[in-house]
Amino acid sequence: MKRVFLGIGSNLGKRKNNILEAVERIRELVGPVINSSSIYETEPWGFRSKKYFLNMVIEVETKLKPSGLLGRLLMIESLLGRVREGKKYTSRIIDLDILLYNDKVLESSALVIPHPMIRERKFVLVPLCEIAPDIVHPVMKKTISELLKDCQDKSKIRPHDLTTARP
Ligand code: PH2
Ligand code: MG
Ligand code: MG
Repeated sequence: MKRVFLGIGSNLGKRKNNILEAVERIRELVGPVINSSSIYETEPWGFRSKKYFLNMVIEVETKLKPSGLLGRLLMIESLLGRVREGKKYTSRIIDLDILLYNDKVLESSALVIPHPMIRERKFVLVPLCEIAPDIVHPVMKKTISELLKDCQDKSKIRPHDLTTARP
C-alpha cells in the first residue's frame, strides 16, 4: 500500500458538500482515508475572485500507481461536475491534487510529484502541517512544518467555522 496526501479545494456551489462528496468517492475509488485535516476557508491564490475556497488535505492508502491515481482523481472531478477550461487558474467546483506519494519523485508531462507548488501555498501547507508536520519533503529535504515556517504566502486562511459558515 502506498501512502498518499491529496489536496482538495472548492470555491463554487455548495463548497462543503463538494468536498465531502469528493472524500466519499475517493474512499470508494482510491482507497481508505486514514487521516484528514480540518476544512479551511482560503483566499483565492494566484488569481482574483471574490469566491473564497474551502481547502483540506487527506491521507489515503492506495494500491494505485501514480498514473492510475491521477486518472481516478480526474474521473471523480468529472463525476462532481467539473468542466475544465483552458485558463490556468479559475473558480472550480472541485480540484483534487496529488501532493505527496510516498517518497516518490516523478516528473512527466502529465504529472509532477511532489506537487510543484506545495512550498508557495499556505492553503496546502496549513492543512498538510495539521496532519503530517514531520513528513520530509523528498525534494526539499525539509519537514512540512519547516516549509510552513519558511512560507512567504500572505493570503488569508482561517478554519472554516462550522456554525456560521456559508455552505
Ligand atoms: N487552487 C488553485 C489556484 N488557487 N487558491 C486557493 N485558495 N485554494 C485552491 O485550492 C486554489 C487556489 C489551483 O488549483
Ligand atoms: Mg490545484
Ligand atoms: Mg488540480
